[in-house]
This record gives sequence, C-alpha cells and structure tokens, in this order.
Amino acid sequence: MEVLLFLWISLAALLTAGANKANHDDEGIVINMLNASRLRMFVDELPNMPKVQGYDIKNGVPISKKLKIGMFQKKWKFHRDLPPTTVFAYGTSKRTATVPGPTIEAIHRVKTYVTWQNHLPKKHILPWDPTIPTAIPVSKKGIPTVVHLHGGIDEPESDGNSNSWFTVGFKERGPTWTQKTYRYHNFQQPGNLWYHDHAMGLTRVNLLAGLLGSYIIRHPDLEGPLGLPSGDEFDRTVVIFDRSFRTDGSIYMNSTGNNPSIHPQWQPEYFGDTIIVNGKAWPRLTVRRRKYRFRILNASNARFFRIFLSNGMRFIHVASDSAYNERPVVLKKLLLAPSEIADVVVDFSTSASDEVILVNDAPYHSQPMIQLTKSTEKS
Ligand SMILES: [Cu+2]
Repeated sequence: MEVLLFLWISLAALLTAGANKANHDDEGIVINMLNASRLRMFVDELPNMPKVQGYDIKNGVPISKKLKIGMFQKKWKFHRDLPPTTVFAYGTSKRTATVPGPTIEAIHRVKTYVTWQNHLPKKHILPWDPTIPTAIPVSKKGIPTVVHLHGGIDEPESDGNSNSWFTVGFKERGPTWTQKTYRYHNFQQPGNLWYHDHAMGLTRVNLLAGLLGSYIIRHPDLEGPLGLPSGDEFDRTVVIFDRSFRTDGSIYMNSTGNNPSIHPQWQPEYFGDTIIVNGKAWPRLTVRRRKYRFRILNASNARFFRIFLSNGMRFIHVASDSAYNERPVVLKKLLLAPSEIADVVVDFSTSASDEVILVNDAPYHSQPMIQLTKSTEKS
C-alpha cells in the first residue's frame, strides 16, 4: 500500500500572536478585526473546486458547448473557526457557487460559450470608491459586473471590457456592452488562464468579494505524450489570495485612503493577513508518494508570494500562465506576482519527511511570510 502524505498548505503571515484588535472606521465606529494568528492552521482540507466542462462529447468527439454561469451572494466558510462570510461567488447555481469559482475546462479549438449572469443584490458588501471613474447604474441600484478571461485570445465583444458591465438581468448596461453571451475560441496553446470581474472602478472590490476562478485549455493530443500527472486527484488548480476579516467573519477592507487629505478613499493596493488557498485559510492536503501537478494562481490584489517546500523538495516548473516552457526547469523557490500562474510538478516520492509546509518568505509590509507543509500517515 502506498504511504499517504499530508500536504499542508499554509501560506501564512507569520504574525505576532495576540488578541483581536479594534480599529476605527472614518465615522469612528469600532471595527473588531480578527487577528489571523488566532486561526489554527491546517485544520481545513484543501478543496478541489468544482469543474465545469466547456465542451460536450458527441460520437466521441468534443464539440462546443453553451454554459450559464451566475454570480451570487452567499455565505462561505473560509475556516473552521471563522463564522460564515458573505461573499460574491461564481457558479452554475447559488447552491454550487464557490470562492474561487468553478474551474472551467476547455478543449483546444473547441469553442466555449458562456452567458455570465448577474444575480447580485442591490448593495455591495465592500466599501467601493465612488470618487474614481466607476460604473454606476443610473438607478443607483445593483452591482455592475463584467467578466474578463485573463490570458484568453478572444474578440473584443467577448473580452470583458470594463465599460461592458451589466446589472441583474442585463437591466442596465455600460456604454460598450454588446452581447449577453461570450464566445471563447480556445484556439490558443493549452495552458492556464483565469476569469475574474473587470467592471470599471469595481474590479478590486468585486474580486475581493470572490468573483474569480480558474480556466484550463487542454490539448489532449499534444499534452498526452508529456506524461504529466493527470486526473482530478493528481492534476489540481491551487488559487491563492489574501484577505482580512472581522471577528464576525466578514471581509474587511479599509475605506480610508492612504492620503486622505488628497483622496478620501483611494488605496493603490490591498493586503490581507489571512492566506486563503482554494477558499480555505491555511488548508492541508493528504498526498500520495508520487507526482502531483499543481497549477498555482496568485489571485491576490497586490501580494507577491515567494514559495518553497520546507523539506527542500524542488518544484519542476513546466508551464507559466497560458504556455508551456520549452523544457522543465527545476526550482527551489518560486516567485509569483499577482495574477501570475506557475504550473509545477512536485514529486512526493522523493520526500525525506512525512510532512512538508509550503512556505512563503516574500516580504509583506516588511515582515517575512508564508508556509507550505506536508505530513504522513501510513495506510
Ligand atoms: Cu486579469
């Protein structure tokens, strides 16, 4: 029988342990901030986000498919000990919507059509900034959204221009809006893309609320011979981002600008103290002593991750973003900027230990941070 390993992914801010602290907002109201160091690491299992197939199979051949994917407000558990958080989530239904959203799987040269549907309520859950150019419906009701497939080579009408936003039921639409259904050609090389909200002035808050997900273009004829780990268990998308929370579980975003005397609300960047991987804070994963493929996306607003495996194992870097490398590169450390994707193979059969932490040591507000781990159990 194979030995099982736990891959504990803890991209954690190494915060000073302590009490939750109270902040004040601009009206002087007390905000009870969660101190992320109070959340126990490695208690939640790393989820595999649901998959949505962007093609049908007819007579054994993949053919194009039309999908409907909605945006819903719902509750999401980011950690066992954190109260449920109100989020905006993509999904084929409110019940199945997740943060991050489902992973869309497309096939090279087979078109995927998506009708993105806005089911969001009238008011945002985060403090959006009305003092910058922003999509604002005439009725002042509803949350403008539009979806951009990041890395996709598609026509402008399907590209999610910031001014092509729409509200619930396409009731109100931005000046460049043209169509309800987007066409993704999937004509480009196989690789990793991601989709996210892109509405003018609201992109930041809509992403922070949860509107983002992975998109894979596969090319079985080309990729089969590469012999990379495959199937849901061994080929996994890993979406990492940072958030801050209040003690009631809600997402916290400061609404005071960095230079409030110049601009009341503007902040160039968002940093959170809790690292979320596939929708869970510092999760863990049990792995077998074999090779795994991880398609790692940094979906943070501003944070960089420089990650390594605590027991000295290497990453075999096979692809980045939407293209394969000419040949694999073996790396000890991996630097990931916001929106960057690293597609790596990790061979746990080479592990000298039963646990490994995925550690992040990128500076963050002048503090060192993250971690990735692993542990074992005999089976
Ligand atoms: Cu993007």
